[in-house]
Amino acid sequence: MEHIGRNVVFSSRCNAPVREQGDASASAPASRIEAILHLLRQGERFLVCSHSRPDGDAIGSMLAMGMLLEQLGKHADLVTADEIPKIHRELPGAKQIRVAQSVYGSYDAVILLECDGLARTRLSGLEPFCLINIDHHATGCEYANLNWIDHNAASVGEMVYRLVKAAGGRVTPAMATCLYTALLTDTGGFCYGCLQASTFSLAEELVAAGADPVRIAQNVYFSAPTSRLMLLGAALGNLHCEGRLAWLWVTSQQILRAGATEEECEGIVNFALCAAGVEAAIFLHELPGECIHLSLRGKGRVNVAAIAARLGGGGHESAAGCTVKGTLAHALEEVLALLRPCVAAIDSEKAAEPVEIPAKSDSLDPVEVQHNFCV
Ligand SMILES: [Mn+2]
Repeated sequence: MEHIGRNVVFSSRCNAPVREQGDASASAPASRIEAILHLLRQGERFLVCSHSRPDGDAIGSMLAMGMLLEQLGKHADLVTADEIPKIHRELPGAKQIRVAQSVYGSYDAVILLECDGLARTRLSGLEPFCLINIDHHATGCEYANLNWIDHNAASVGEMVYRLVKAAGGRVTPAMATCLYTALLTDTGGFCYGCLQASTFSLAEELVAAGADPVRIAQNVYFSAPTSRLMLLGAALGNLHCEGRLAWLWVTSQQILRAGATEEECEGIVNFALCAAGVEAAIFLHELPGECIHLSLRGKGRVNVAAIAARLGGGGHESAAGCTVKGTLAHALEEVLALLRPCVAAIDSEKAAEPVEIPAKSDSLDPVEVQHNFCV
């Protein structure tokens, strides 16, 4: 277990704002950004962390945040509970990210990216610090001293970018590379998530600032080790479809036999979602200690974040995950019990679609009809 030690007591410096109440996403983002920048300018030492099992957005955003702090003349330690996936290890500055299980020291604030709670980091020792929460997950909530949650951001990288611009920082080629990776991976290669015209404007700006889109795409999508492909083969051998639902899994023995690591399970769920007509997909894999990790994906008609939240996880409406105790069979049974009614509701929604009312009808009140449908 690695500790990050400092010799100054944090509380002597901390000027933590009172924890806020209310809906962070509803407040004017400019004031949130300003409040965060104010804190960053006041402090000297910061800890930047993200969720365990960090993905492209988590890593790209942490690195870009570290670069912003450096530009502001601050010291930043970047910490994550799990190893960085191989495909992201070549990102500029990636070697500076330290893997640890607990932290302590003299930080003026801890910046949490992409975490809907401290538990999501799987880092211990964060509680006493002044906390800045920057998140875009559907399950994002206010638990920190400063909270900036934007459900419409396609990636947290996008939020870090806005922070950089507001701070008057410079988007260097290295920073652009990190932020483009965040954007690319969190939208599944510009396929899902909160894709808006502004998402593509940001991609354009990052490419103009020096991100190489072809090279980044090759690193992310075309650099799979053979073991990953063997693992995918095993998972596809376990593919099951049931109407609008599809699921697949791998056992720890199959991971071992493929010569793969756990991180190579990332993204396999999308292959189940490929099937025509499927609205929600599940990928399960065994973890050490009798735990099962579930990845959930939807095509926009099933809120998989709500399902993941019921099982102690979180995420986005169309991409979420959770880890549960027990056997693979039991985890599958549990998640199917939650998902089947949601999927069935899609068809009943169709059946409940309002019948078109003739424009000149005197006998029906359309408002009342709508109300009836809502009950
Ligand atoms: Mn994200």
